[in-house]
Amino acid sequence: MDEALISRAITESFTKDFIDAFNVDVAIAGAGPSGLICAYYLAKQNVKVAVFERHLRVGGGMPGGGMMFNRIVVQEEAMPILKEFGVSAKRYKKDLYIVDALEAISTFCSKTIKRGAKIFNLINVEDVVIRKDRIAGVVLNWSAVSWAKLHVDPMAVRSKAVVDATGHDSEIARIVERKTGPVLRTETGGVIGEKSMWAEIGEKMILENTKEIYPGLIVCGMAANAVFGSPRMGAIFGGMLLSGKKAAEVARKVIKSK
Ligand code: 48H
Repeated sequence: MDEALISRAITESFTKDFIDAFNVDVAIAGAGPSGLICAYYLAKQNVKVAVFERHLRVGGGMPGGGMMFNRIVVQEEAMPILKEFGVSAKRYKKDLYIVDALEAISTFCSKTIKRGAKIFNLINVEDVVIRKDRIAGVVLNWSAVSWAKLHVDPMAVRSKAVVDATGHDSEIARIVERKTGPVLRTETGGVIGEKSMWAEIGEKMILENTKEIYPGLIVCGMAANAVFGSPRMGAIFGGMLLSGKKAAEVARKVIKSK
Protein backbone atom coordinates (compact mmCIF):
# COMPACT_ATOMS: atom_id res chain seq x y z
CA MET A 1 0.00 0.00 0.00
CA ASP A 2 1.48 3.29 -1.13
CA GLU A 3 0.57 6.22 1.12
CA ALA A 4 1.36 8.69 -1.66
CA LEU A 5 -1.11 6.89 -3.92
CA ILE A 6 -3.84 7.21 -1.25
CA SER A 7 -3.12 10.94 -0.97
CA ARG A 8 -3.17 11.30 -4.77
CA ALA A 9 -6.50 9.43 -5.08
CA ILE A 10 -8.19 11.69 -2.52
CA THR A 11 -6.75 14.93 -3.89
CA GLU A 12 -7.49 14.11 -7.54
CA SER A 13 -11.04 12.98 -6.87
CA PHE A 14 -11.92 15.94 -4.63
CA THR A 15 -10.27 18.52 -6.86
CA LYS A 16 -12.08 17.24 -9.94
CA ASP A 17 -15.46 17.71 -8.23
CA PHE A 18 -14.44 21.04 -6.71
CA ILE A 19 -13.31 22.49 -10.05
CA ASP A 20 -16.52 21.22 -11.65
CA ALA A 21 -18.50 23.09 -8.97
CA PHE A 22 -16.97 26.45 -9.93
CA ASN A 23 -19.83 26.87 -12.42
CA VAL A 24 -23.18 25.52 -11.29
CA ASP A 25 -26.83 26.29 -11.90
CA VAL A 26 -27.62 26.58 -8.21
CA ALA A 27 -25.30 27.04 -5.20
CA ILE A 28 -26.85 26.27 -1.82
CA ALA A 29 -25.43 27.64 1.43
CA GLY A 30 -26.11 25.20 4.26
CA ALA A 31 -26.65 21.43 4.37
CA GLY A 32 -29.37 21.34 7.01
CA PRO A 33 -32.65 19.58 6.19
CA SER A 34 -34.05 22.35 3.98
CA GLY A 35 -30.80 22.75 1.99
CA LEU A 36 -30.45 19.00 1.44
CA ILE A 37 -34.07 18.56 0.36
CA CYS A 38 -33.72 21.52 -2.01
CA ALA A 39 -30.55 20.01 -3.51
CA TYR A 40 -32.24 16.62 -3.93
CA TYR A 41 -35.22 17.98 -5.87
CA LEU A 42 -32.98 20.15 -8.06
CA ALA A 43 -30.66 17.24 -8.85
CA LYS A 44 -33.70 15.07 -9.59
CA GLN A 45 -34.59 17.60 -12.35
CA ASN A 46 -31.02 17.41 -13.69
CA VAL A 47 -30.14 20.85 -12.38
CA LYS A 48 -26.42 21.18 -11.60
CA VAL A 49 -26.24 21.91 -7.89
CA ALA A 50 -23.54 22.28 -5.24
CA VAL A 51 -24.13 22.57 -1.49
CA PHE A 52 -21.55 24.27 0.75
CA GLU A 53 -21.67 23.41 4.44
CA ARG A 54 -19.52 25.12 7.03
CA HIS A 55 -19.47 22.28 9.57
CA LEU A 56 -17.74 18.90 9.55
CA ARG A 57 -21.06 17.10 9.47
CA VAL A 58 -24.20 17.80 7.48
CA GLY A 59 -27.67 18.02 8.99
CA GLY A 60 -27.77 21.41 10.73
CA GLY A 61 -30.22 21.27 13.62
CA MET A 62 -31.85 17.97 12.69
CA PRO A 63 -29.58 15.43 14.44
CA GLY A 64 -30.16 17.28 17.72
CA GLY A 65 -33.91 16.57 17.49
CA GLY A 66 -35.82 18.31 20.29
CA MET A 67 -33.48 19.35 23.09
CA MET A 68 -31.01 16.56 22.22
CA PHE A 69 -33.69 13.84 22.18
CA ASN A 70 -32.82 12.71 18.67
CA ARG A 71 -36.38 12.42 17.40
CA ILE A 72 -38.30 14.86 15.25
CA VAL A 73 -41.99 15.33 14.57
CA VAL A 74 -43.33 15.59 11.04
CA GLN A 75 -46.89 16.44 10.11
CA GLU A 76 -49.08 14.68 7.53
CA GLU A 77 -48.53 17.26 4.73
CA ALA A 78 -44.82 16.46 4.57
CA MET A 79 -45.20 12.68 4.70
CA PRO A 80 -45.01 12.25 0.89
CA ILE A 81 -41.44 13.61 1.07
CA LEU A 82 -40.44 11.13 3.79
CA LYS A 83 -42.09 8.34 1.76
CA GLU A 84 -40.17 9.33 -1.38
CA PHE A 85 -36.91 9.06 0.61
CA GLY A 86 -38.00 5.82 2.32
CA VAL A 87 -37.58 7.26 5.83
CA SER A 88 -39.59 5.33 8.45
CA ALA A 89 -42.18 7.22 10.48
CA LYS A 90 -44.66 6.14 13.13
CA ARG A 91 -48.00 7.85 13.55
CA TYR A 92 -48.06 9.41 16.99
CA LYS A 93 -51.40 11.20 17.31
CA LYS A 94 -53.75 12.82 14.81
CA ASP A 95 -51.66 14.08 11.89
CA LEU A 96 -48.31 13.92 13.70
CA TYR A 97 -45.58 11.35 13.01
CA ILE A 98 -42.44 10.59 15.00
CA VAL A 99 -39.20 10.07 13.10
CA ASP A 100 -35.65 9.08 14.07
CA ALA A 101 -33.67 12.25 13.36
CA LEU A 102 -30.49 10.35 12.45
CA GLU A 103 -32.25 8.03 10.03
CA ALA A 104 -33.90 11.02 8.39
CA ILE A 105 -30.81 13.19 7.96
CA SER A 106 -28.49 10.38 6.88
CA THR A 107 -31.04 9.24 4.29
CA PHE A 108 -31.52 12.78 2.95
CA CYS A 109 -27.76 13.16 2.63
CA SER A 110 -27.18 9.81 0.97
CA LYS A 111 -30.03 10.10 -1.54
CA THR A 112 -29.15 13.69 -2.40
CA ILE A 113 -25.59 12.69 -3.28
CA LYS A 114 -26.79 9.65 -5.21
CA ARG A 115 -29.11 11.93 -7.24
CA GLY A 116 -26.01 13.85 -8.37
CA ALA A 117 -25.81 16.89 -6.09
CA LYS A 118 -22.32 17.67 -4.82
CA ILE A 119 -21.96 18.45 -1.13
CA PHE A 120 -18.82 20.15 0.16
CA ASN A 121 -18.43 20.26 3.93
CA LEU A 122 -16.01 22.40 5.94
CA ILE A 123 -16.49 25.25 3.48
CA ASN A 124 -17.93 28.57 4.59
CA VAL A 125 -19.97 30.85 2.34
CA GLU A 126 -18.61 34.21 3.39
CA ASP A 127 -19.92 36.51 0.66
CA VAL A 128 -21.80 36.59 -2.64
CA VAL A 129 -20.95 37.65 -6.19
CA ILE A 130 -23.29 40.36 -7.53
CA ARG A 131 -23.52 41.38 -11.18
CA LYS A 132 -25.98 43.96 -12.51
CA ASP A 133 -28.12 43.91 -9.33
CA ARG A 134 -28.35 40.14 -9.38
CA ILE A 135 -26.75 37.37 -7.33
CA ALA A 136 -24.27 35.59 -9.57
CA GLY A 137 -22.44 33.25 -7.20
CA VAL A 138 -20.98 32.66 -3.77
CA VAL A 139 -17.62 33.44 -2.19
CA LEU A 140 -16.00 30.55 -0.32
CA ASN A 141 -13.28 29.88 2.14
CA TRP A 142 -12.30 26.91 4.27
CA SER A 143 -14.18 27.04 7.58
CA ALA A 144 -10.86 26.48 9.36
CA VAL A 145 -9.61 29.75 7.87
CA SER A 146 -12.64 31.67 9.15
CA TRP A 147 -12.53 30.03 12.58
CA ALA A 148 -8.80 30.74 12.98
CA LYS A 149 -9.43 34.30 11.73
CA LEU A 150 -6.58 33.91 9.24
CA HIS A 151 -6.16 36.53 6.57
CA VAL A 152 -6.54 34.26 3.54
CA ASP A 153 -8.39 35.51 0.48
CA PRO A 154 -11.41 33.49 -0.62
CA MET A 155 -12.36 32.00 -4.00
CA ALA A 156 -15.66 32.27 -5.86
CA VAL A 157 -18.15 30.00 -7.55
CA ARG A 158 -20.45 31.32 -10.27
CA SER A 159 -24.11 30.23 -10.27
CA LYS A 160 -27.39 31.27 -11.87
CA ALA A 161 -29.10 31.23 -8.48
CA VAL A 162 -28.16 30.95 -4.81
CA VAL A 163 -30.28 29.40 -2.06
CA ASP A 164 -29.87 30.69 1.48
CA ALA A 165 -30.48 27.58 3.63
CA THR A 166 -28.33 28.78 6.53
CA GLY A 167 -31.01 28.40 9.21
CA HIS A 168 -31.81 30.83 12.04
CA ASP A 169 -29.03 33.28 11.12
CA SER A 170 -30.12 33.74 7.47
CA GLU A 171 -26.51 34.59 6.78
CA ILE A 172 -26.62 35.12 3.03
CA ALA A 173 -29.61 37.45 3.21
CA ARG A 174 -27.83 39.41 5.94
CA ILE A 175 -24.66 39.66 3.85
CA VAL A 176 -26.66 41.09 0.93
CA GLU A 177 -28.41 43.55 3.23
CA ARG A 178 -25.13 44.61 4.88
CA LYS A 179 -23.25 45.10 1.64
CA THR A 180 -25.98 46.30 -0.73
CA GLY A 181 -28.45 48.11 1.53
CA PRO A 182 -32.16 47.53 2.16
CA VAL A 183 -32.80 45.77 -1.16
CA LEU A 184 -34.51 42.57 0.02
CA ARG A 185 -38.17 41.99 -0.88
CA THR A 186 -39.35 42.37 2.72
CA GLU A 187 -41.32 45.16 4.42
CA THR A 188 -38.12 46.85 5.58
CA GLY A 189 -35.85 45.83 2.72
CA GLY A 190 -33.74 43.93 5.26
CA VAL A 191 -33.87 40.82 7.44
CA ILE A 192 -36.76 41.38 9.86
CA GLY A 193 -35.69 38.69 12.35
CA GLU A 194 -37.26 35.51 13.70
CA LYS A 195 -40.08 35.75 16.26
CA SER A 196 -40.70 33.62 19.38
CA MET A 197 -42.11 30.12 19.18
CA TRP A 198 -45.55 29.47 17.70
CA ALA A 199 -45.41 26.12 15.94
CA GLU A 200 -48.64 26.37 13.98
CA ILE A 201 -48.01 29.83 12.53
CA GLY A 202 -44.27 29.17 12.02
CA GLU A 203 -45.03 26.06 9.99
CA LYS A 204 -47.77 27.81 8.03
CA MET A 205 -45.67 30.87 7.19
CA ILE A 206 -42.53 29.03 6.16
CA LEU A 207 -43.94 27.98 2.80
CA GLU A 208 -45.18 31.47 2.03
CA ASN A 209 -41.78 32.88 3.06
CA THR A 210 -39.86 30.50 0.79
CA LYS A 211 -39.24 32.71 -2.23
CA GLU A 212 -36.86 34.85 -4.23
CA ILE A 213 -35.89 37.77 -1.98
CA TYR A 214 -33.47 39.51 -4.33
CA PRO A 215 -32.79 38.69 -8.00
CA GLY A 216 -31.14 35.28 -8.01
CA LEU A 217 -31.38 34.75 -4.21
CA ILE A 218 -33.94 32.31 -2.80
CA VAL A 219 -34.42 31.78 0.92
CA CYS A 220 -35.65 28.55 2.48
CA GLY A 221 -36.03 26.72 5.79
CA MET A 222 -35.60 28.58 9.06
CA ALA A 223 -33.83 31.38 7.20
CA ALA A 224 -37.09 32.15 5.36
CA ASN A 225 -38.94 32.75 8.64
CA ALA A 226 -36.06 34.83 9.98
CA VAL A 227 -35.98 37.02 6.86
CA PHE A 228 -39.72 37.71 6.97
CA GLY A 229 -40.11 38.00 10.77
CA SER A 230 -42.17 34.84 11.31
CA PRO A 231 -42.11 32.63 14.42
CA ARG A 232 -39.90 29.62 15.14
CA MET A 233 -41.63 26.27 15.60
CA GLY A 234 -39.44 23.96 17.70
CA ALA A 235 -38.65 20.40 16.65
CA ILE A 236 -41.38 19.92 14.07
CA PHE A 237 -39.68 19.54 10.68
CA GLY A 238 -42.42 19.17 8.06
CA GLY A 239 -42.11 22.84 7.15
CA MET A 240 -38.35 22.51 6.57
CA LEU A 241 -38.89 19.64 4.14
CA LEU A 242 -41.73 21.33 2.27
CA SER A 243 -39.77 24.59 2.17
CA GLY A 244 -36.72 22.82 0.69
CA LYS A 245 -38.92 21.28 -2.00
CA LYS A 246 -40.57 24.61 -2.78
CA ALA A 247 -37.18 26.37 -2.92
CA ALA A 248 -36.12 23.86 -5.60
CA GLU A 249 -39.20 24.76 -7.69
CA VAL A 250 -38.57 28.49 -7.24
CA ALA A 251 -34.88 28.11 -8.10
CA ARG A 252 -35.78 26.20 -11.26
CA LYS A 253 -38.08 29.02 -12.38
CA VAL A 254 -35.41 31.61 -11.54
CA ILE A 255 -32.71 29.90 -13.60
CA LYS A 256 -35.12 29.26 -16.48
CA SER A 257 -36.11 32.94 -16.63
CA LYS A 258 -32.46 34.07 -16.65
C1 48H B 1 -21.96 27.46 4.93
C2 48H B 1 -23.53 27.57 6.62
C3 48H B 1 -23.39 28.97 6.69
C4 48H B 1 -22.46 29.59 5.80
C5 48H B 1 -24.84 28.38 8.17
O1 48H B 1 -29.95 25.30 10.86
P1 48H B 1 -30.26 24.32 9.80
O2 48H B 1 -30.70 22.97 10.22
O3 48H B 1 -31.33 25.01 8.84
P2 48H B 1 -32.72 24.51 8.19
O4 48H B 1 -33.45 25.76 7.89
O5 48H B 1 -32.51 23.55 7.11
O6 48H B 1 -33.45 23.74 9.38
C6 48H B 1 -33.77 24.43 10.54
C7 48H B 1 -33.91 23.44 11.69
O7 48H B 1 -32.74 22.67 11.86
C8 48H B 1 -34.16 24.23 12.93
O8 48H B 1 -33.21 24.84 13.42
C9 48H B 1 -35.49 24.36 13.47
C10 48H B 1 -36.64 23.61 12.89
N1 48H B 1 -35.64 25.16 14.49
C11 48H B 1 -36.86 25.51 15.13
C12 48H B 1 -36.60 26.24 16.41
O9 48H B 1 -37.61 26.70 17.01
O10 48H B 1 -35.44 26.38 16.84
O11 48H B 1 -29.02 24.14 8.86
C13 48H B 1 -28.31 25.25 8.39
C14 48H B 1 -26.93 24.79 7.96
C15 48H B 1 -26.06 24.40 9.17
O12 48H B 1 -25.53 23.12 8.95
C16 48H B 1 -24.97 25.46 9.20
O13 48H B 1 -23.74 24.97 9.63
C17 48H B 1 -24.92 25.89 7.75
O14 48H B 1 -26.28 25.86 7.33
N2 48H B 1 -24.44 27.25 7.55
N3 48H B 1 -22.83 26.81 5.76
N4 48H B 1 -21.77 28.79 4.94
N5 48H B 1 -22.27 30.92 5.80
N6 48H B 1 -24.21 29.45 7.66
